[in-house]
Amino acid sequence: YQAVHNGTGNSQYSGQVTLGTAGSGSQYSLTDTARGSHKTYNLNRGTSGTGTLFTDADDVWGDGTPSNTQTAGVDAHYGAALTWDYYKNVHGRSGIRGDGVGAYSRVHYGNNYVNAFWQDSCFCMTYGDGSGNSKPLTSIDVAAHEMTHGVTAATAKLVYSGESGGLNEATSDIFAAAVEFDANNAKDVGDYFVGEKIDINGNGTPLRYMDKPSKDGASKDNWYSGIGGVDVHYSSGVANHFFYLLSEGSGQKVVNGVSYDSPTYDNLPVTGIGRAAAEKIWYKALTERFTSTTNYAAARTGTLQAAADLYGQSSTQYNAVAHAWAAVNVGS
Ligand code: ASN
Ligand code: ZN
Repeated sequence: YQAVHNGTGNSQYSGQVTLGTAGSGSQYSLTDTARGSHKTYNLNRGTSGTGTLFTDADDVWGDGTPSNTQTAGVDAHYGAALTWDYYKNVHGRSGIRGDGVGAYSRVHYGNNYVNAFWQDSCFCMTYGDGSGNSKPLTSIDVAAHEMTHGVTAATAKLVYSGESGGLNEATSDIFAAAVEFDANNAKDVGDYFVGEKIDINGNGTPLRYMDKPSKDGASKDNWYSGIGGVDVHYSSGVANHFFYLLSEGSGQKVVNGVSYDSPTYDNLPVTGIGRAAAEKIWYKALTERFTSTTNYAAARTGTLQAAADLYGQSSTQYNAVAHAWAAVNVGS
């Protein structure tokens, strides 16, 4: 048994944060005892194994800069905690598999590595340090995106290619946005972008846009025959766009001070039902209706069933699901 502590973390992207740590006296570790003992390790530019568990004498971690080796650990550990809390508090899910067991994070993977990934084989997620080893991929939304791959693997098991692959990727983007909103962090406010903090394009633009996915130059706003042949990080655009429209509606909107402008395929307006209801519908569909081979047509059916279960078949929410799918060219 290790005592539960609340350490203080100086993160790179989220300001000063509270961290779940374990230990006593002058020896603490990034072990989140209250969240399945989720641990965070330092790979120190290695690419295998677990490296070393982060430890510290005074339980104050990182200094907000990437040159301090603890800083990436702070952001990753915080993102994992936020994701745990979101699934627990909003969906009643205890951990990625729903069994109360924590995963673990590995930071400082490789050299100038510009990606992050989830692996079911180790039940762990891994983060590179980004270009120049100065922009680790440890923002809240990236952490939530990667951990959500674990949730999808434990539930619908959406195959990572074709239309089901796009739905798998979109599920990670949807809950990445949901976790970021739920975190209510003043330094990283909730938005419908993915990766806006990690500057992966080097010009301050996000990696993906949910209001109008095609803004990234590659993602698809609407379904078309043949979209199954598109990279899953771009065919996801259809479901990301659906989720944005279902939550916020079409046209111009400002949320948390961020401006959006969401078009519809049929040029008909969509009225949103709010993020909370949209999240509940997607989660219920993912965990109770989607299967490994769910495609966009089946996702429409599954989310309609979920909306009917939650709100009834003549509800505003049910009708909005149908309208939002039509608005991304997924029909009956
Ligand atoms: N960061 C990417 C993702 O989560 C890594 C990958 O392509 N598997 O989709
Ligand atoms: Zn992904």
